[in-house]
Parts: sequence; structure tokens; C-alpha cells
Amino acid sequence: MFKKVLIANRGEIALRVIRACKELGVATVAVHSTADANALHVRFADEAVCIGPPSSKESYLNVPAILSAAEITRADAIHPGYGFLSENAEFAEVCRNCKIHFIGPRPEMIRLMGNKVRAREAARQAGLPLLPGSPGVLKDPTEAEAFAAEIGFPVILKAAAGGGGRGMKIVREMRALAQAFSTASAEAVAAFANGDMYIERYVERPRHIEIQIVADEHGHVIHLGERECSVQRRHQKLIEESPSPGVSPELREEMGRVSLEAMKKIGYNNLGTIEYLMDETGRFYFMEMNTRVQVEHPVTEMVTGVDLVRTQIQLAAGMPLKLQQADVKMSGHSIECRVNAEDPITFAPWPGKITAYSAPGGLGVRVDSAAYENYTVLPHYDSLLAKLISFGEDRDTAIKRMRRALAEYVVQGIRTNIPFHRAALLEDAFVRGEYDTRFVERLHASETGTQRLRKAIEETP
Ligand code: MV4
Repeated sequence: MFKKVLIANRGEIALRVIRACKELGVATVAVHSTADANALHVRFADEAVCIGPPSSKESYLNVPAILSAAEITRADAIHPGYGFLSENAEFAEVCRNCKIHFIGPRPEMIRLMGNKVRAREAARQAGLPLLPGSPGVLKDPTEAEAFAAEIGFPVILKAAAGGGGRGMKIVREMRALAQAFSTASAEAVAAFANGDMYIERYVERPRHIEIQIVADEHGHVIHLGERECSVQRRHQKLIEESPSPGVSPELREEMGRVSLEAMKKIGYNNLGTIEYLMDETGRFYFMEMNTRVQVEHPVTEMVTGVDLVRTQIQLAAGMPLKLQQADVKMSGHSIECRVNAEDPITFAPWPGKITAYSAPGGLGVRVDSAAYENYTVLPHYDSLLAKLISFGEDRDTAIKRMRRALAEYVVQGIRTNIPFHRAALLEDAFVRGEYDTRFVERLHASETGTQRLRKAIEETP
């Protein structure tokens, strides 16, 4: 096992990694920006190193500063968390060259999955189902038109270097395609310095369902079932749950089996998440793969009992995965609400000082957060304040516990989206489990949805 892990991150995920290290008997090093000097991850780590000014670019994305901190403190591994450097293949490679273990997959895997065209081709070769689309990069607008004629409309143009919803364009008719291609490609050049595009048939009201993969360094791969992530706004997930109310035991078995067989063929290692789109008929299609620990990993932990972050560290240290697929038992139900420091109606970020704070607790409630009373939510970083996670023997219990926990949560001095969550958990579509990626849009467009939101704002302490 590693002797000392440096955590190249902040906030709740840095705390989550520190907790796993403590339980493993591994020493920890926090790195932080000047603005984060009073952050909990700095206080709870064994050592802390300041790596730069508040801006992410100069601190949590500052590779030389982070590697220097690892060298000075003699850390033998780096955990990147999510975001920041977690899916940067060059960083993982530099770690390897410096003889520091990167806690994640090999750089080659990160690079492969980072290019959506190459990832799609790898997924196809490994037997994963794809939507009809172009096998590689589109040469020009004319080639886009030829594929669209084959696939049929609507289609979606996606940037090879995009992902997570960036660099996409939906096209509904042939006469709009060439212009859309040129615009999208130019935007991709500006955003990612890579204008490569591909085309797929567009699914109108998909569910976003993802499979958790766990793979050791010795070719043993298992899956830990799925997470339902369809409650999103502008590609920011707001509510996740496991299991998905839209996945039957038979479908779960199939999605899990094809996913893990594909990962064996690809030679994947460490944690990974395969994202699928599911259409109204229950068919599923490979969308992209994430090579990091995900924000929503706790719902999988709650229903499988597997400590994903501890496992991730053990796998990176080369330990064989003891768990067999047959040993994985999903039981109960877990829901996660992302509590953000933002306006509950407009979703505008709302940094500032938390003047009163009291987190919920009790049976079946977990709070992963780095917030505390008098903590100041900084404008420099993302607005995630806490992950509120409920667990129960069934979905109904998990929903009721989440409603109760949301009502208990006190955050004063800033605005949070707690009222949004309170309204969402009362929606008929959510309660019935019959929702898709348009859920948030529909809540805002409906009279009862906006009424519930207003009432929840009044009732939130
Ligand atoms: C799609 C799609 C429909 N059809 N691809 C958005 C995130 C990125 N991973 C891909 N995304 C989508 N790809 C086809 N062929 C719809 C989306 C999409 C979406 C997917 C998951 C969750 C929320 C979403 C919101 C809008 C669009």
C-alpha cells in the first residue's frame, strides 16, 4: 500500500479521499490555494501545502506546483478526485515519469476515452451497442449530409474533443445541416483546439443511465450496477439514484454483462463509468466513458456496500480485486441531491458566507460536504456545497428520508437549491420513477412545479 497520498483537489471529494486514506492507515497531504487556507480538507489532512493563488488555473490545475508539493512531502501517490486534473492524460503521464502513482486508469485509457470518436470506435469493437452514426471523423459538410441521409433526422453533431454536453448541435432537417456542421466545428476549434466532429441519430427524450466499473491491474473486472442521472440542467446533474427505476433486473444484468466484457477486451483498469442513453423502448446505447471517480459514487456505495474510494486506492496500489461479480449484491435504494450554492429558480451561483449551518442526520441519511458554519463559499470554484444522500430498504423509503432530510437542512447567509430539490421530490413523475432528461425543464414549465418551488422557498429555513 502507499505510504502517503497527495490529494490534488478540494471540497467534499478531497475530504472523501482523506477519510478513505485514514481508514487505510495512509498518510495524507492536502494542497490548497491561498483562498482555501481555512478549508476542511486542509485541516483534516496530515500535511498541507499552498500551491498558488485562488484561480484554479494557478492552483488546482498547476501541474508543476502540485508535483513539487508531492516531491517535497515525499508522497508516493496522487489522488486527483473529479474535475481539475482527474481526466488529464498528460498529467497522469507526468506522474508516471516522476515515479508517483496516479490513482486512476493508465494514461492511455484516459486519452482513449477523452477522444469521443476513438472511444466510440473502441466501444463498438468491444461489442457495446451504438446509435447509428459515422464510424469516424466527418471530413466535411457533404459527408455529414451523406450520413444524415442514411441515418434519418433528427441527428446530433458532436465534437470529438467535447463530452459532458459541450460541443453538440441537434439538427432536424437536411437544409440546416451543412451550416450547423461548419458552426459546430468552428466552435470546437475555439473551445478545444480540435474541430473534429461526428454524427449520430438523435434520441429525443433519453434517460441517462451509467454503469459503475471496477477493474484491477490483473484483468479482473466487475460492475456495481447502474446509476440513474436523468435529473440534470444544462448538463449539470442535480439528482442521481441507484438502482434506476427504469431498469429491470434483466436489463441490469445485460447492461452490466456487456459493459464488463467490453472493459475486459479494452484492458481497462481502475474505476470507470460507462454512460448510456436509453430510449423510450428500453434500448441502451454507449454515449461516453468517464475515467474518474464520479460525484455521484455514494449512491452506488450505499446499495452495494463497496467503498469505492478505498477500492480505487487499493487497485492503484496493484492489489487484486477480491470481490467476484457473484458476490455483488445490490440491496435497498439510494438517492443523492446535489446541494449547490445557487439561486433555486435561476440557478445563478450564489457564493458568500454561511451564517448559520445545521446538516441533517439520522438513519439512512449521509452528508458528504466540506461546509461548516461561518464558511465562505468561494466564487472561484464550482458551487457544490454538499451531497445529501438518502438510503432505505426501498425507493419509497429513500424518497421519504430525502424529503425529511431536506426539510432539516439549515443553510443561511447564501441561497441554495434545497427548495428545488424539495419541489422535485414532490413531482409525480419523480415519485413514479417515470422521468427523463427533460424533467427539470418540465418542472419549470408546469404550474404545479413552479408553485411547489415558491412554497419550498418560503418553507426553507
Ligand atoms: C445525445 C442525446 C441524444 N441523442 N446523443 C449530453 C451529454 C453528452 N454526454 C451527450 N449528451 C446527449 N447526447 C444522441 N445521439 C442527448 C444528450 C443529452 C443529454 C444526455 C444525458 C443527460 C442529459 C442530456 C441533456 C441533453 C442532451
